[in-house]
Amino acid sequence: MARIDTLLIANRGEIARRIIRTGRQLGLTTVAVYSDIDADAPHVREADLAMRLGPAPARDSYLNMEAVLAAARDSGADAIHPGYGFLSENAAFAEACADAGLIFVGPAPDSIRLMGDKAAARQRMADSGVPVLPGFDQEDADDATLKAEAERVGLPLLIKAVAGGGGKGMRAVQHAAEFDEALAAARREARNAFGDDRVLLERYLPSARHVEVQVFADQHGNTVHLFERDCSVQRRHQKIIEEAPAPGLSEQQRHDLGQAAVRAARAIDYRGAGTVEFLFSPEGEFFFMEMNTRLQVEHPVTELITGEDLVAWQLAVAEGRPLPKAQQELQVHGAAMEVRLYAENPYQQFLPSSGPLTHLRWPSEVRVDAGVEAGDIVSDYYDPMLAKLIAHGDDRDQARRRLVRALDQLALSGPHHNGAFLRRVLCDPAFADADLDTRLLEHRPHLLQAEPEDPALLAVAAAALLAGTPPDSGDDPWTALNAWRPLGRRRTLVPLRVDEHPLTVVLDDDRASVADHTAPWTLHRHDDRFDLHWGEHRLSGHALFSFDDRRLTVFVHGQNYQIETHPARESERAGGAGDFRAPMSGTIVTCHVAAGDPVDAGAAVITLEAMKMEHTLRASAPGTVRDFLVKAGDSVSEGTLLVDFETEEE
Ligand code: MV4
Repeated sequence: MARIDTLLIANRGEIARRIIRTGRQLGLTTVAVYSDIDADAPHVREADLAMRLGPAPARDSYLNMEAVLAAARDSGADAIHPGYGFLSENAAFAEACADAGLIFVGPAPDSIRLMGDKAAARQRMADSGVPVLPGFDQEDADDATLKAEAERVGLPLLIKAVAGGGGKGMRAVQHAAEFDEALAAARREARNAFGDDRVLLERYLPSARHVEVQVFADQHGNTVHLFERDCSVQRRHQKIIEEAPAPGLSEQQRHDLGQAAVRAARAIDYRGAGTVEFLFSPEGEFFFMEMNTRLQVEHPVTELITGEDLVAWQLAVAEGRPLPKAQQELQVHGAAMEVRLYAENPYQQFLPSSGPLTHLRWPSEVRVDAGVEAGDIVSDYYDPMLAKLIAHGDDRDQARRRLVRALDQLALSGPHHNGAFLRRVLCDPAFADADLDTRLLEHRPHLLQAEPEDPALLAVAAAALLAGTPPDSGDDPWTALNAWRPLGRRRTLVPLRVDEHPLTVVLDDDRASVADHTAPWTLHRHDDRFDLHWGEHRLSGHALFSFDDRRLTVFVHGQNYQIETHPARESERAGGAGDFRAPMSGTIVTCHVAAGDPVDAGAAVITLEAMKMEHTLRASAPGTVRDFLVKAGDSVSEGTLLVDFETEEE
């Protein structure tokens, strides 16, 4: 039996930290690897040793097999855990590990290769009695053969890339006339993505759930399943919410699904952790879709319902030990649900968002598997997933409601993120009713629409929070508010800027006005939490004061809002020469002049790089750079003041 003393984790982010956690619990020496921009990343801080791989691009670092193998050799590792993504499903890498005398924590290279070939996988499953949809999976078939077979398969059908997965190179055909064009498109996409344009055909099941089964096998002939997960809620083939067990299955269906998955694993003599994905029809039929030969992102929901540590299971199998439990010793306890928090911009088609995490506090009452901590910089080199929030409950609805609360507690500013979107989906009536379908978001496009809070309500909350700050808190700038007491009542004018909206709140002891709307207000505070009532409106959340830059960040329902408490006058701001603020999160590249220098209108003053683009800020009027508030190399968040600039006296 092999022994693992030193484990190298060939990954980054939350999964590297997850594996390090179990490695340390088991008393192993853990070795992190990192690219240049990850030199101070959390996974590096937490491992016993850390080895540099190379420059930031993944192909030069986390995908660089030679560099990973050299790091393993130099650190004395006896095993490599690949995590997910990167080299985790690379058969050549698994082979190279074996050749170097290292244990690859994963299945045999042949299993990876077989399941990577979707046609071969489908054939093997069909031959082994695992249900598959009607289809045609003869490899290397030419266009004419495919077209003839398409009639036999029947419409609607899907054309899928043999080398595919994750929806790339996949095309639906609803009408026979569309077939030729769809085939050409699928082949083209597959050739570009995988360098392989072979395709297979399959009857299209348009309305179905994605239900997958966690399987495990050891080297002693034991194969078990750890029940199923429903991962139907996806956006562009990116999973967003996962849960276990899959809701609404009968005991018979759950049993049959588990048996089919175990059969699939046995059919390929599988070893280690794997996931068998099925399409689950509204009639309760299920069909093999693909098998993932790695630990998955969503494994924590299975851990929470079974009480097992799947990384520990993987390491047991890798050492040649038997599976920790037999099938009859495994049970489902309650329900678990996970949401994936991504650094992406819901206001801009969910494009990845990067930059420093200026403020971050994770919710405390759910499991958080995070890749980042406060102060870290989210780069655009890697997957934009920031963290997974995972809740357990006695039943599905309890887990769901705990996640909603967790998103309410989330305080994250810096990059844009999808927290509010996740909360909307969790609260959607169809989702709450477990009416699941892979097209849930297509059917409910309003969920993708950002629904920012009313700026007037946010402004009243901000004004009330400021007014509620005790006046005896030293040099508290809030006491500088413009206050006077006509007729013995305290009336305060609070000029604010809520994101892009300049607003003035007129606040007195019991009424608040914004523009022409006046209503009574009450505010309850508890630590940083607040609950505001303004007429029939209500806003609950928490607030973070930043005294130095006179900003208030309000976190509401997974979304954050920046409120400037002493905003510059609009006349100064609009194109004002004095407004050198970062237009987006990025890194300072160059300061073009020295502090104290006079500059002409149009002169370049400072350049920052964001999303791989450079942005130069120029003086719009002649003036003097009194000081730079940042230097080259600094990371800055959107809206940060960069330059102290004085416009020339007229
Ligand atoms: C399907 C299907 C319907 N019928 N196959 C999506 C990615 C790849 N894993 C296979 N996929 C699908 N295969 C047949 N015969 C629908 C999908 C599919 C899907 C599956 C799971 C979760 C989300 C999805 C979104 C679109 C399409």
